[in-house]
Amino acid sequence: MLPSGLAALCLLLLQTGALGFGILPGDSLNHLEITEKAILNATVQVCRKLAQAEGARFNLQDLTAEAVAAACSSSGSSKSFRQVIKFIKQRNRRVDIRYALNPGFHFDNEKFTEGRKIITDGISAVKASNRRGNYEAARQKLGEILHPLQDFYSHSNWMELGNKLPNSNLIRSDSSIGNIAGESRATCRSCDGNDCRNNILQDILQENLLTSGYFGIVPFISTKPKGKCSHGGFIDQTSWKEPKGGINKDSKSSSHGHLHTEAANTAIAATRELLEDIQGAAGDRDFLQLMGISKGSNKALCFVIDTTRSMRGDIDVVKSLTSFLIDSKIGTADEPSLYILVPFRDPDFGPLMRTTDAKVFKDQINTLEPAGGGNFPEPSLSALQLALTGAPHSSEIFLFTDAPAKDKQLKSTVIALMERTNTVVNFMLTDVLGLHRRRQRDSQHRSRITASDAQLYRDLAQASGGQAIEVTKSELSVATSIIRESSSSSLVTLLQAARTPGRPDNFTFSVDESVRNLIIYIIGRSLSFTLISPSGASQSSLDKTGVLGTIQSVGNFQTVRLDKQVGLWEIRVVSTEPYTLKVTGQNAIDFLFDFVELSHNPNQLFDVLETRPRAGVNGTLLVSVTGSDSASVTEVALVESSGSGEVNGRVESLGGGDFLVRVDRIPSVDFVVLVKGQDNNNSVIGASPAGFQRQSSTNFRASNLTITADSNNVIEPGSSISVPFSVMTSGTGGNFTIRATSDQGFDSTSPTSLFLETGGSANGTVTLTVPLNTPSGSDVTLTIEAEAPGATDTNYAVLRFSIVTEVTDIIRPVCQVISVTANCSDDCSQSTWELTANLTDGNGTGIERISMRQGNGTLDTSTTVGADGENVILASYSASCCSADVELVAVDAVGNVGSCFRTIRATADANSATTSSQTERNTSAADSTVSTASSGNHLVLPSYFYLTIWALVMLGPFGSCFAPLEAI
Ligand SMILES: *[C@@H]1O[C@H](CO)[C@@H](O)[C@H](O)[C@H]1NC(C)=O
Ligand SMILES: *[C@@H]1O[C@H](CO)[C@@H](O)[C@H](O)[C@H]1NC(C)=O
Ligand SMILES: *[C@@H]1O[C@H](CO)[C@@H](O)[C@H](O)[C@H]1NC(C)=O
Ligand SMILES: [Ca+2]
Repeated sequence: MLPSGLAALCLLLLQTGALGFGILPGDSLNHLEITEKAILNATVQVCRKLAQAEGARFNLQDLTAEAVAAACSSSGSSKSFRQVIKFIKQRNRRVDIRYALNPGFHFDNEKFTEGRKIITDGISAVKASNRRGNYEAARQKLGEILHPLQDFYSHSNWMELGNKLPNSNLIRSDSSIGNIAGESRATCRSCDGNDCRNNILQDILQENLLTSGYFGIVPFISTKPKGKCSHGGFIDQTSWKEPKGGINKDSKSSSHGHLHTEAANTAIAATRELLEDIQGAAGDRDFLQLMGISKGSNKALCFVIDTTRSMRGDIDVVKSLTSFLIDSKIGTADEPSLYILVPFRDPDFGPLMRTTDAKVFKDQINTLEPAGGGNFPEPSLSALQLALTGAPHSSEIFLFTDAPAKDKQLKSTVIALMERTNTVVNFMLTDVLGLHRRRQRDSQHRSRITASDAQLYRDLAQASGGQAIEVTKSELSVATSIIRESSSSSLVTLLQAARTPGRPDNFTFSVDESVRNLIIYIIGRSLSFTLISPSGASQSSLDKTGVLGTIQSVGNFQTVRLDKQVGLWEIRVVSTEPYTLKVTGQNAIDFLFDFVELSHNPNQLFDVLETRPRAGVNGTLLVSVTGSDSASVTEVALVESSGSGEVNGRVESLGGGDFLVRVDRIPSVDFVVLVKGQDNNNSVIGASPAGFQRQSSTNFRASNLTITADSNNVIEPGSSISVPFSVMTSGTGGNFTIRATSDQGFDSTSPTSLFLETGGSANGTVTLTVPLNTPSGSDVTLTIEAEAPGATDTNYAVLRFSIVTEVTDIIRPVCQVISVTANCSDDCSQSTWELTANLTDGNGTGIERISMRQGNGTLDTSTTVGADGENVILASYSASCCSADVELVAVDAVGNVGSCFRTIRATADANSATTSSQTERNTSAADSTVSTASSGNHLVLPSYFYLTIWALVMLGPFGSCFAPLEAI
């Protein structure tokens, strides 16, 4: 573990914004706000255009995730949109932790070439991942590259050069970023205080040369080349050396704080421009999917199916269910947005098939041909692992099998992935031994799942908040009602509990005004229950059509469809066998949450934990309400899944629907997160706010182990990557088992165990090898687990890598307008105009798609061969004179986007055809008006703090704040 003072230093770096736009909210704009604004804006533009194309109204109420999702006619997506924005922001923020002192990631030290390469390589990776629908990998990379892109505007002299627009060449590798001041060229003069506004040398500005501030944190040692500008601020040691002072615009109180707002706004525009480029390559619908926005329920219908011969009947049930679901839900709000299928039959599993096209999915399901197999265990957990990493977060998966798992060793890996992705897994088990002895004789297959085999599936279902439904093959079609319901939009969990071993118990759950379609699911044998409504009426489980609802039972599974009553319900369960209980309803209001690590200081600086939190000690959660801009959280508790214990948190609002929750102790047993709140948006004036109560589906677990792993997240096919990791224990020592598993079954090597002293730590390395024939844009998820002696405790790190072939075609397709014919009369609707253009990718990878980014006329294309034998696409566009603008976009096979814009508006430049691929941004010298406003207050810290830092830095070299932050 690194000295805690080092962590303090890192926090100081972050707080002072030394590494880029600040992190803390305030009157300055930080990376998170810049990112969110740009994402919302870019998404609005796409949705507005799609609405126009469909002739629909576009009605944007506000620039929030909820309002934008609603304006995109995808209210059901507001939770996933919110989640995606949070994730991209978190990856952006993490650059300040992982790459704190890597100048390329911040455009410090005149590392322009390095910075641009990080961005353009990242863009290629994002585009490659998008093409294969691997959006999680794409978002991870996207967040990471937005950081340097944004820092360019704060750390370089781009703003001082008088630019008002982004430097578009930062997102392209086929053009020059601009002239960079030579290595030995002086760029700044000494300054202090207010005088620092004009410390960049006049000749640098006049010659329009790019420079950026040098940055170093080691007192007396950090240096910079002679005459160079510094980043500036207290922590930057180079700014105390000649030429003194700095040039960063990270906040209003920075050295060049007077340009902060302009720099931040340009960073927003630059972020939007990068997103537009990604959108150009992906297409509109895929771009929205990347953002977590889709039509219909925004749910994936996800099946993992055993296809051995004995499964024939089960597969027939799946086929007719799929047809029914697709036919009955298409065009409705409950239409699945994505379809995923993972077949398995020993020894194979996969591949994962993923499509947004219902017809394609139906065909895939219909061609499933049960064969082979025999009475052997199947690789069901390997298949499940693939589904967990391939499905969007918060999905619901259905696994069908009649065989035990042959890959039981994956149990903890599967649980880790369930926790990381909040995925609910339901098992549809037929032929469980001992369940239906009478029928066994009639069956031609021997029952193959023993009680202990079934227990594995039950444990996994329970961990994820799903059900392990055990029925006979003939009962399966009845049990699949659960699948019909699960694909409904806006499904929320009101209560979830388990009793293992079983014992009689009473449970309550609260139903609010807004919740519809209440259903109780109960799994367990020899079980009876009584329901008591808020008005005191009761119904026993024997009463199938009683006063409170309708009860259906099949196998070990009972479903109660409740007639709605607002208020507190009670359910009294009597059983001595293990059972689980879950109550769901439909409503837009739900929540997202993460465990976070908080710094020791009063400012709310945190990093999202992607492992299990520490058991038995205090902890912090970041909870966000989704589905309403007016809802707030009032209570948050961690509730033991199998008992009645609960830990209440202290809730503090951070604004924007985010809440910080502190708990004194994270339970050492499985728990769920319970959130209570109220929606203050009441259409009836004077009515009191409606309360709501929700629970996480997934069960969580804390650990006494800490595992950290980190590495570059892009790999080339045919290469290996080393992933260093470390394991720490706050408990007793011994030999800890290490497991490293890739979801794609790629080869990996790792130590199989590590010895840890009590309270100690140890390091290891996993090497993962990607086969040469892996297609670019694939991804692989590596789960590294550490298990304490006796398997009493486990923790994990889950890393996702993009597999990307190096892109050699870096040239954008060229679009050249050849002719424009516009005979527009005064009444624009009575006349039309035409444009023809040539589009070509030269001898590159070739144009794959041509579309319109603006304009709603008709576009025809034909292909000819150009002078050098290259393919040339001739595009003819014609539109009503009322639609004056057109922008054609051409995308090549690796996602380079070229475009051309033309307008027939009567403006001064109407006749100057501009092709944006040729537009040179204005980079003229800065206007150097001096204003007299104060440059703001600098952060002043007591000198002992300064000395502490100095002492710490002397302890040894380090290049990243990652470890210390994880170690706090
Ligand atoms: C998006 O940004 C553009 C350019 O700054 C601006 O004109 C537009 O109003 C923004 N859109 C929204 C919805 O904020
Ligand atoms: C459940 O409630 C009933 C009625 O109040 C009570 O008799 C019973 O003891 C309770 N059971 C448990 C386990 O608390
Ligand atoms: C957690 O406990 C530590 C040590 O007791 C304390 O310093 C810290 O402030 C606590 N954190 C929270 C969030 O309560
Ligand atoms: Ca090309």
